[in-house]
Amino acid sequence: MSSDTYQGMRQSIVNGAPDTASALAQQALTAGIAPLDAINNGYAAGMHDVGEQFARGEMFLPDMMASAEAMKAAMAVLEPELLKLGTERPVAGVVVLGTTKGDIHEIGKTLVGMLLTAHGFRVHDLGVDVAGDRFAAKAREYAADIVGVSALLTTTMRNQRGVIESLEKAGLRSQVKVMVGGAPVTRAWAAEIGADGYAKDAMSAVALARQLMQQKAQPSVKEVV
Ligand code: B12
Repeated sequence: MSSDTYQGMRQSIVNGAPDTASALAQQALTAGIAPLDAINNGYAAGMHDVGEQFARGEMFLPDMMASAEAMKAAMAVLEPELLKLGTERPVAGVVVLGTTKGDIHEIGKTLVGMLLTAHGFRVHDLGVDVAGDRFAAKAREYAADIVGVSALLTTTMRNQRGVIESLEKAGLRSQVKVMVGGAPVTRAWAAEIGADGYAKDAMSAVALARQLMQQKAQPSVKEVV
């Protein structure tokens, strides 16, 4: 697909134009473009631009909300194609996923959930603004192998530590691996709060989840954070 099309996708996010975003996603599928390429080269790049413009004071909250709507419109078109990959496979592991308390950013977390599903994981997405105790209760209810916690704000990152504490309090920490992510999150932060892993994007989250499942199967393997 031409770089013009990716540029159009990117611009549809910056412009906050859901109709254009979804039309271009449809065109991409018709042209046989991998949904993940459309996301990475087009839409997510647009979100990155939006974040930069917001930080420079060139965009305001309503613009950022419109961009989020455009991103969701594109993802709605691409999701069924992405998920097709995940059918007819044995379950790779059970993941409870959510965005931490006080934080309503959902796009990255949803994308992680979609890719994990596409790669055979059974994902229970708890949504946004999820308290630590709820993560723990749902991890127990679904017998989760992995709990994934997203945070997009420097102020809500610390609640990732709270999720780990809730799992400890519930007596689940030894049975459940914890992975963390989100734009401000780093490998160093993951290590500091005692998470089992960090991934910078959705595809790396799949690789990490597979690695964590191996560690669960072979607890003697040294853990890599
Ligand atoms: C869209 C957006 C919004 C939308 C969210 C809509 C929605 N439904 O999700 C709205 C408009 C609601 C919003 C609100 C706010 N936002 Co905002 N937002 C963004 C923006 C532009 C894009 C986020 C996004 O969707 N990115 C695209 C996805 C694909 O990327 P991602 O989220 O990073 O996810 C990837 C990885 O991080 C990773 N990942 C994510 N989660 C997880 C989880 C796990 C387990 C793993 C392994 C990996 C992983 O994989 C994902 C896929 O590749 C960012 C800028 C940015 N560059 O991040 C600002 C940004 C995060 N927002 C910011 C701010 C300040 C706010 C507000 C406080 C603004 C305000 N004044 O009210 C509010 C806070 C609301 C709240 N309480 O949560 C700041 C945060 C600054 C900071 N350091 O804390 C940013 C960085 C903008 C900026 N440059 O200033 N926002």
